[in-house]
Amino acid sequence: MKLTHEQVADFKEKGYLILRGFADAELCDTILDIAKAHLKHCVPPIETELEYGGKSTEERVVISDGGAEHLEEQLTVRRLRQVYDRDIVFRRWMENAKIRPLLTQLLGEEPVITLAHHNSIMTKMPHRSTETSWHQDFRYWRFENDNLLSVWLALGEENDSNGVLEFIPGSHRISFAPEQFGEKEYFLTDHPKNRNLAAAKEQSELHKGDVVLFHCKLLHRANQNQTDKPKISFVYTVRAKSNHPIANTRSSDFSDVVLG
Ligand SMILES: O=C(O)CCC(=O)C(=O)O
Repeated sequence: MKLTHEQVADFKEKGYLILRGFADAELCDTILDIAKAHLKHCVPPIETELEYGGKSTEERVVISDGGAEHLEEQLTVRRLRQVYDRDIVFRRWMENAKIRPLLTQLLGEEPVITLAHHNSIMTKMPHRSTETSWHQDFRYWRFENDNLLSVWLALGEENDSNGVLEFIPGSHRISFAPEQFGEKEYFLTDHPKNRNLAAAKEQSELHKGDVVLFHCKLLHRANQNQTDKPKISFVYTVRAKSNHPIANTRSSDFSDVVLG
């Protein structure tokens, strides 16, 4: 399987690409069953809503695995971290051969999975989840360049009501001034320079098995989940083989998986 010229051009232009029905339903259900068991028992390392929303920029850069969740009275898991090492089913999805040529086309070279960052089951729990503000994932990542993308797998329906991802198309190609970002490096939607951009946001409903590939500098956000059902997704990140993490940063703290 290969991407068409139009798909590659679309990714370069907009910064994201949706592959409809890429993963089969059976695989999604298996991933979901395992994820639910880990969520039910809060199997570490996890990140809670409080940690996700409350962290300062500095804490986000150096955050260590696990621990803090035991301090929280009301524990709402935001993500299961380090999923590559949790289960063979997760590992197989991340290493699946069908997606490799597509990632190679978009990165322009062999993909390498970086386990330091997105390597997670992401959740939006009913009622207790919080909104995710506009941000670029790359803000806390430390690599030689920005040739990285994330692979998001919808394990069920994702829509406006339960917090589907929204993107600002083309934002990965813009050089922003520091003042366009606020506390914790979230994009300021009420800044005069940002308003039109934020208004151009795009959102597409996702269905079980859909995959979204998105560039690490693409601005994205998500609503709270206003439904009664958890929204659970899988996300991991790949870098171009020649794009190494900067030594002695969190990005170099974890191993890589060379896909070959
Ligand atoms: O809230 C979400 O589901 C989006 C998560 C996200 O954008 C992130 O963790 O980088």
